[in-house]
Amino acid sequence: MKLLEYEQSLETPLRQATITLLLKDDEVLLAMKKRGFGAGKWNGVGGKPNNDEDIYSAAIRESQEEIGVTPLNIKNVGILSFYFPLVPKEKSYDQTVLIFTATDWKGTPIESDEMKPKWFKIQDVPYDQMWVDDVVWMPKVFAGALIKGSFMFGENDKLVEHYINEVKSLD
Ligand code: 8OG
Repeated sequence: MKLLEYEQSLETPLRQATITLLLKDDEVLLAMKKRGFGAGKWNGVGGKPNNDEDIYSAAIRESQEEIGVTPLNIKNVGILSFYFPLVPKEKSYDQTVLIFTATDWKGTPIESDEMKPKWFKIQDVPYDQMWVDDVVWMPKVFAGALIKGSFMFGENDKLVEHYINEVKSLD
C-alpha cells in the first residue's frame, strides 16, 4: 500500500512518543538504546507519555529517567509519523513522534539501565547505527528547520516510502 493511502486509511489518532536532542555548540547528545524498541541504535532520549501526561512533560520525564538530565527549554521542532503496515494491527508499532531540542538543562548526562549517552559532533553522527530514517530528517533539525513528515517501513525495518516537509510552524 502507498504511504498516503495508508495514512488516509487510519481511523484513530496514532499514539504519541517523544525524541529529545540536547544540543551544545556543534554537538548533539545521543544515547545508545540498551533494551526494547530500537535496542542497539543511537537515538535521542524519549518514549511514550504515561496515561494523561502531556507530551512536553513526557519528554522531560523520559530525559530524567534515561540520562538523568532535566531539559529546561525544550522546543518542538518536528512531528514525524512512523508506519509499519506489515505489523499486525493488534501489536501495531505505528506512532507519531514529536521531536524536541533543548539547549539548556540541569544535570550531567549519565548512563541508566535503558540508555548510554554520548556527545557527537554534528558532522560525526553515526547514521549507520541509527534508525534508517534519521539520516533523512535529523540534519534538517540540526540546520534549524521545523519539519513534518511520514515514514513507512517494510520487511526488516527497511524504509519503503517517505515524505518530509520543512514548515513555518508546527501548529
Ligand atoms: O518507549 P519506547 O522505548 O518504545 O520508545 C521508542 C523510542 O524510539 C521513542 O523515543 C521514539 C523512538 N523512535 C521510534 N521510531 C523511531 C525512528 O524511526 N527514528 C528515531 N530516531 N526514533 C524513533 O519509535
